[in-house]
Amino acid sequence: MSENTPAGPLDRRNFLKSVGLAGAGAAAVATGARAAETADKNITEVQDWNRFLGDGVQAHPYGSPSRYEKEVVRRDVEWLTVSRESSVNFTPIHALDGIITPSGLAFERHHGGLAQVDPAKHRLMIHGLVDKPLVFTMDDLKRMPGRISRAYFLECAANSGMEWKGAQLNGCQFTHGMIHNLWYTGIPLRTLLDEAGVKTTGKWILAEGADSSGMTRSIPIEKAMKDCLVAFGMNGEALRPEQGYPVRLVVPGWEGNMWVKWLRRLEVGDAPWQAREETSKYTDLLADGRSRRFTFVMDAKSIVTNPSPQMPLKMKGPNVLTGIAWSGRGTIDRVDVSLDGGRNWKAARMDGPAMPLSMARFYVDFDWDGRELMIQSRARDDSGYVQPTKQELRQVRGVNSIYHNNGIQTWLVRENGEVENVEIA
Ligand SMILES: Nc1nc2c(c(=O)[nH]1)N[C@H]1C(S)=C(S)[C@@H](COP(=O)(O)O)O[C@H]1N2
Ligand SMILES: [Mo]
Repeated sequence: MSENTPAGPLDRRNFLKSVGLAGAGAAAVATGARAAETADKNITEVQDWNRFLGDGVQAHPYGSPSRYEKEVVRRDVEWLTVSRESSVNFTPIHALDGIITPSGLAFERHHGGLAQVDPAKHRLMIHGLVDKPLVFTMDDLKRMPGRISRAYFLECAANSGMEWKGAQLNGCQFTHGMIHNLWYTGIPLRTLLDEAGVKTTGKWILAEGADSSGMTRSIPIEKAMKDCLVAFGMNGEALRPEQGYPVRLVVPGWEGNMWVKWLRRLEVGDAPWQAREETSKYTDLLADGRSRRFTFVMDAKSIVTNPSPQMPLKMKGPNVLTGIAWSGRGTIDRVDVSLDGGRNWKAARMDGPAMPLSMARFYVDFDWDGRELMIQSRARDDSGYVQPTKQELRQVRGVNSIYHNNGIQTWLVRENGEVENVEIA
């Protein structure tokens, strides 16, 4: 059966015939298909959905996933949650494919709960060291010339933060799920700053959120002028409340904390503000007691999402290994995968568009003979940066920090197909 053979879903006779053909050849086995069974009830018995009319249009004005996909949800970790209002949940990256995170599954990190902002009452103010202080309504932003749309990853600096001292959380949703990759629509921050006229003394920007946490972060003016976005859209529709509706700052490649949600104020100053989130938090405590500060860039990182603890191997023979990679320094240009704990490496097949500061998808088609595997992935970006091992990282950074852990992850696949978070000594 060629890939183009039409097989109408209602034409059961033809479908059976084509399955029979596909099952007959050895080629089908090698590609993962099972030989056709003579009396598979799933084919021979007419199913309800094949017998009765379905819902009409307008039964679901805003669509949602199939009822059979109920387990694909954001999840939190009880012991990481002091209060739900200042908490985090995790993107189910183990169950996703491609590079765009579905809007309803993008992880959330709130310091003061989810603000429900009325766009009609929302204002964005620009002031400080500018020639002309400005106030924008949402309508103003939406009719600004120069709107653009781009895909960027956002990773919380604390992603994998619980793994510094050793393997802990059993599932890539929990070890690596503080990431999403969304398609943003908005106005380059530079356009707004140019309209206000930044004075030559203006070297830093303070971004402030309208939520109860009043999140503030300092951003160097060079970055603000280079590629930051004031975004009101994500994945083709309005931002979700969880992501800062009606408007958030997008700071491509830099730590998620700087991407201020419910953005209401931009102040231009001559020095950083030393806000809470850049002093007591989001600084990296080293082994000798000193701290790294303003560690903005998210270094290259990758993770095998399948197989992984939440996605065990079900069958021997052909299997698809897949995962994601990203880098705050540029474009992912290669991911290597090892099945034996880093002894031998093989370049994975990269698929989908390779875009700077966006997630990349990789695949390795492999045959599992039922033996134990130690799966690892190692990302490289076009700046030449290569993702380090956890040991290499600890030698430089110690284990005190919870931030910027981009070390290589190891998954142990047992003979029964179960997968566990481990480390190689
Ligand atoms: N106003 C505001 N902006 C915020 C936060 C917040 O609590 N309030 N959390 C920050 C942190 S720590 C991260 S990691 C990202 C999370 O973005 P997300 O909720 O879209 O995943 O938003 C950042 N921006
Ligand atoms: Mo964060």
